[in-house]
Parts: sequence; structure tokens; C-alpha cells
Amino acid sequence: MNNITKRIDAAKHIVVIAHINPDADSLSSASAMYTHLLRLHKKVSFFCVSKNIHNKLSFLPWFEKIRNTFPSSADLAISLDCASISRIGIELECDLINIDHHETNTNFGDFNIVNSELISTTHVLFNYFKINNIQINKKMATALYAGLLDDSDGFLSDKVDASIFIMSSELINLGAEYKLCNKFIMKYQSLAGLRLKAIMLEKMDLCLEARVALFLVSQDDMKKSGARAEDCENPLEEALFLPRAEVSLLIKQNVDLRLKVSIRSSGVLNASKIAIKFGGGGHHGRAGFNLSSKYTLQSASEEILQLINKEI
Ligand SMILES: [Mn+2]
Repeated sequence: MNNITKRIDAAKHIVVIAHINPDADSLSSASAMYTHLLRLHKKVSFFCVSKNIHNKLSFLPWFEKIRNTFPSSADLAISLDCASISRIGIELECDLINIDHHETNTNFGDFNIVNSELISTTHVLFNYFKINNIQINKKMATALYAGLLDDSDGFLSDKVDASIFIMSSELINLGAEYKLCNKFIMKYQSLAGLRLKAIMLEKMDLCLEARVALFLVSQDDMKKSGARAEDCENPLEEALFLPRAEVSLLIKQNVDLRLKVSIRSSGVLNASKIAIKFGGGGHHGRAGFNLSSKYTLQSASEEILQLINKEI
């Protein structure tokens, strides 16, 4: 036994922790660890400080066990995919094992298993299970596969190499429900989201020689579809795959009629350069900002398109 397996062995009540606003990797690795600890006959709780966790993650084993209050009797916590201690969302009083793959992780745990060369925390955990001869069952395999699928962007990320496919193949042989993972993580749609997508695509304009896809979304469109703000993102990102498109631009009216602008770029435009001009921020590929109510959808699109035109 090593220090970490010894500490787990000695614990009475262990809490696995997913980070604030959890993604698939964080919840999946916490789920796989939860299964492992149950099989050790440990008392175990599943904690995440955020309420309203996205429904697309509801297929993960033990999702129904997630609680947002931290159990006071816990004597050991295990954080998964938390880049910094603040991602846990509360102050801890017990010992902590920090399992993660972020480059910026500062080894904030009493014990740390951090490998920033791996694509997902589920990959870090997969290695931990193998090194310690821990049998991976079907539930664990499904969860480990889910984190890998999401953090590798559906196996499309630049960081994907043969080792990812070797791990996937092992997990599928161990019973990972890969079709279920694909359905929920890659293809999840709400009815309202689909209705909004229809409205957005119907009204989409191609500007500047079809290099810019433009979406203007009014409050009326949001109400008609019943969609949530984040439902605008799918069509926005899909438009970037149009043959000539390099920029995808969304101008959306909020409930208070102020405008929210999102820019995606796959080409020469540095999206953050435009956002900074309006007090926003972001990266080369994605950026955003808010506009005051003096702008209309029309006047905002004219002004922003002019600025983009100068850059591309
Ligand atoms: Mn991750």
C-alpha cells in the first residue's frame, strides 16, 4: 500500500468532490471514485456546491446521490478535476486528496495525484486504478469514458493521440456504455434548444462574402422557443463549419433589452480584440461583451461588422 491507499483505508467517511459548475470530467471522475470507495465498504458522500447541474450529465452513475451540503462527519475529501482549491467552493476542515490534470494545479492537497500531460482527470484516475490493481467495473468504465470523451472534445482535440484510443478500447471492453455517453455528452438537445436553433438558422445572415455568419436573436425569439441563453451556443459554433465561414457572430437581446455579443473565430480574426474595444474579453477563438441599451440589434450588428471587416 502507498500513502494514498493507506489514507483511504484509514478513513471513516470520505467525500468525493466535483468542482463548481461541474463538467463531465469532474463529475465522471468523482462518480468512478465513488463506485470504487463503495466497493471498499466505505461510507462515502458525493458533494458538489452547485445546484442545477446540467441535465446532460444525469446519466452518470450516482448522479442522484449528489448533494450540495458538505457532511460534517467527513474525515477525508477527494477533489476531482479542481484546478485550484477555490474550485471546491467551500472551506475544508478534513484531509484532502487532490486528483487533477490542470497545468495550473498547485498541489493544494495533503496528497496529490496531478498529471498535466493527461487529457482528462478520468485518465489520471484510470492510471491510479491500474497501478493499484483496482478492478474497473462497468459503472466505473462508463464514467471514465465519459470524462475522456468530453475533455477530448469528442476525440477531436489536438491533444488526442493513440494512447487515448487504447484507453477507450480498454474501457469499452470493460463494459463502458459508450453509446449512452455519446448521446448525452456529444448530442444532448433540449426541445426548447432545438426550437431556438430552427429560429436562429432561419434568420442567419452570411456577411462579408460569407466569411461571417450573423445571428440576431431577439427576446421574442427566446420567449417563443423557451430556450436558455446557453442554447444559442450550438448554432453559433456550428456555423463556423460552413465552407467559407471564419467568424460566427451572435447578438442577443437580454430580458432587460440590453445586448449580449458572442464572437467565435476559426481564422485570422482575434475575437478578443473586438471584445476589448467594448469592455469585454476572451481569447482568439472566442470572446464576448455586453452593450448598453442605446444599441438596437441592427445598429450593433452594423458597427461590429465594420470592425470585423477591418480585421479580416
Ligand atoms: Mn478536466
